[in-house]
Amino acid sequence: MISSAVTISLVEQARGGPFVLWDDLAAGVRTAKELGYDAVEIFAPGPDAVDRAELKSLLEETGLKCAAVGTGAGMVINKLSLTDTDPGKRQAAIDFVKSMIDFGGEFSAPAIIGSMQGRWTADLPKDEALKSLGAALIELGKYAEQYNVPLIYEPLNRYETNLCNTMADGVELLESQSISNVVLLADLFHMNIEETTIAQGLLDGGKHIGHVHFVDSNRRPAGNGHMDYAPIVAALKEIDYSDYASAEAFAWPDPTAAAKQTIEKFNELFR
Ligand SMILES: [Mn+2]
Repeated sequence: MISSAVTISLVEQARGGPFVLWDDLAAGVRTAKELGYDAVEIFAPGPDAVDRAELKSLLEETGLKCAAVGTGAGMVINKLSLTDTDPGKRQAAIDFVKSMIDFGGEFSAPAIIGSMQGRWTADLPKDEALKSLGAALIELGKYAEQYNVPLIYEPLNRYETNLCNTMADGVELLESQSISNVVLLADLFHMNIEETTIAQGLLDGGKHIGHVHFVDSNRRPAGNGHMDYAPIVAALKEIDYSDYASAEAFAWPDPTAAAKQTIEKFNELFR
C-alpha cells in the first residue's frame, strides 16, 4: 500500500519554494495528523536545526512517521555540491549529507539528494560529473546502511540539473556504476517536464523507484493542475510501488488548504 506524506520546510531561504507546510515543526506535524497523513517529510536548514527530542515526542504523540529528510539546504544555504571540482568543497558536501543521513537515521527516514547533485560545466565534462556523483552516491548509500534505510536520489528537470533528468537517466546512473542502497525519487512535476509520458517514466524507473513527490503539473497541490493521474496510478500499481507519495508542492493557496487538497486527492486515487 502507498502511504501519504506532506513536506514541512524550516528553511527561511527556501521561502516561496515547493513545500506545503512552513515555519513550525510542531504545528506542521499536528496539522498533518489532523488531516489524516501517514507521515511528514522534513526540509531543515541542517542536522542540528531540529530538536530531535521534540520531533521524537511529536511523532510518538501523533503516531506519524518521518518519510524522508531533504538535504537541499546544503546547496541553498551553504552552496555545496557533490560534484564540486574543488575537493575540499566536495568533501564538505559529502560530510553535510552524512550529517543529514545521521539526523534522518534516528527516525528511520532516508535522506534525499536533489539539488546537492550539482551540474556538469565547461570545467567538468558530463561523464566526469556523473562519475563524481556516482562515487558520492556509492559512499553515501553505504553510509545509510547503518540505519537500515536507503539513500534517495532525485532526477530533476533541465532547469535544475543537467546530470539526470529522467527516470531512465537515473537507472542508467545506478546500474552503470553498480550503485547499491540508492533508490530513485519520481517527482511528478519534474517528470511532467522531462518524460515522454509520466507513466512510461515510472515503468522505466521500475523497481528502482523508492519515493514519489506527489504534485500537479504546475507544482500546485495534486488536483490543482492538468495532470492526468489515472495512468500514473496504473503505472505505480504495475511496478508494485508501496512507499510514500509525499506532497512536495507550492503552499497554494495557503499551506493548510494545500495539505487538505493533497490528502483528498491522495485518498481519491489510492484509497
Ligand atoms: Mn521533488
